[in-house]
Amino acid sequence: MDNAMFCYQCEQTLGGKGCVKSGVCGKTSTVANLQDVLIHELKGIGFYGQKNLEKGLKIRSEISKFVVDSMFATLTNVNFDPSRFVEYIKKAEEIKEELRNAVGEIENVPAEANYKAPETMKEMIEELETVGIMSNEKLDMDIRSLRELLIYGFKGMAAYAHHAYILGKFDEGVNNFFYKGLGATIDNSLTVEDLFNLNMELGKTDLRCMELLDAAVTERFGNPEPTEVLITKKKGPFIIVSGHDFKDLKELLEQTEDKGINIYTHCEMLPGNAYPELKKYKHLVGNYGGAWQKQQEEFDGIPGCILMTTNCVQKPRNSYKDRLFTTSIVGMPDCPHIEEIDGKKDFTPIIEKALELGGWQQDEPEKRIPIGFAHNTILSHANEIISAVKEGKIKHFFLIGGCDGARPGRNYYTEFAEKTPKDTIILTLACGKFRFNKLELGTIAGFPRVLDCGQCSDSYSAIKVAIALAEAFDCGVNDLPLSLILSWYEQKAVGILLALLSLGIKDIRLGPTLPAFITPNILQVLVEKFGLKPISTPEQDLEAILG
Ligand code: SF4
Ligand code: SF3
Repeated sequence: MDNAMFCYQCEQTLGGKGCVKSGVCGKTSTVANLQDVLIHELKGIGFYGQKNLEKGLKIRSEISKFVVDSMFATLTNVNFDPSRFVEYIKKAEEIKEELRNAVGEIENVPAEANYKAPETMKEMIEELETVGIMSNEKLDMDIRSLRELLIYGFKGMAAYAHHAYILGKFDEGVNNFFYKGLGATIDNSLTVEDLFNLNMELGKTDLRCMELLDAAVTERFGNPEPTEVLITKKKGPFIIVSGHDFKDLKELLEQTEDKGINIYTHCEMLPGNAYPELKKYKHLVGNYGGAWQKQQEEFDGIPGCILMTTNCVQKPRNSYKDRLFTTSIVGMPDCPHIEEIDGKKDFTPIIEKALELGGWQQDEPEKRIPIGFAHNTILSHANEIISAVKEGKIKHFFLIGGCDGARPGRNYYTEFAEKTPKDTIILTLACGKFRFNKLELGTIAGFPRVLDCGQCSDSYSAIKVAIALAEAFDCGVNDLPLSLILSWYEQKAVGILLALLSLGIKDIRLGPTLPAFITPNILQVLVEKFGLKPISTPEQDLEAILG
């Protein structure tokens, strides 16, 4: 169906302005418009949820889980299946009704809170002018910008809250902030300053959420250990696991034990190879491929299966569409989906398919890369690092992290890493690291020069390391010989950026381009308050940083 749409939530948005017919990511206008309706419903849920909280009423955990999950489903490259969004919208209507009834008669209800979604998908996708991002033409541009910044920060935080939920952890403070913040996006009394402060509050809450997730993951799977991961192919049937969900990886490892199937991680699942409770499975053999945007090429005609547990999924080519399985929040029309039933997932269909496909015919010559440098590992060597800094062996730290993406200009990160002097350390995390994690950048003071902290949520690890270093040197984080060079693509990076800014971290360089949803005025505030800058060239930026 070919309706109009508007989406500018990610870095690859059309022309740096907005996708208007279909998404550069492959999102159809149908899905984009359904996502707008869902987000609009969630704003109403936020409003009524907050009113419940103000009255001292408790909100059922299932409702908060729904808010988190459905919000996450709208993040870039997660769910492309229209029918799943219709289900979410219907459920959102019921929840809003429940919260409205619970709170009783109240005054000053914004019209948006009482929005009622149409019944059918056909009608829902015609709601662009009522609920779309640009539907209120009279809205002040800076207010819209800050509201959208908040919404995208929420999408990013929802991803982490979802992962923590799956591992049995949630935090009421985090959950409750969803209601407050979502409700605030339809509150016309809020000023630019109020909304700015709410964005900073989101940053702090996202940090709390990443901390919660870190605790959930390390309690379940242990602390990541320095590990040399195989990055070449091994002979035999295989399943590649992508996304961020280690619980899915663990369940699949259990169900494939002794079945003659090799399991590879892909993209953001790479750090899985470093967790004791995952690496103990001998058939978790290594990592396949690079970052998400290479998947259509790297999965083309592949003689094995792929399990997508979260973002980033791309529309598959016909050559592997029958062997790409989705689970959890991920959806792709025409691809098999594995549902959780009574708390368990049955991976039999993907296992059988992998065996039928037969896998690779021979081993490739082995190559390995080092991973497993999350906060526990780095901080257990804090004394060696501090001595190396004091002795002048380590002169500077760079945090080069964030998302990878398809647009040109991202070679900057490869070149930057290559050009960093040999007496510097690079901390990295998320999928942007695939731009340089296979380069031979050497070692320093007994450490690899590239210390891979893990997934994007392991920004928490990098922050913990930075704070510990600042304490050891008795200075502020901004006074450390540390520079942050970030790449963004989707909305988790938005949440992480807000987390860093909420800590007062200055002089972050951001690329490859700046978000389309940030207006010049808001950018000016970020520049003045935090010294946020766009990346330029590796040479110029290194010169500016190191002098
Ligand atoms: Fe466009 Fe990005 Fe939105 Fe996809 S998520 S429609 S690429 S702005
Ligand atoms: Fe990557 Fe999609 Fe952002 Fe978790 S997997 S960081 S882009």
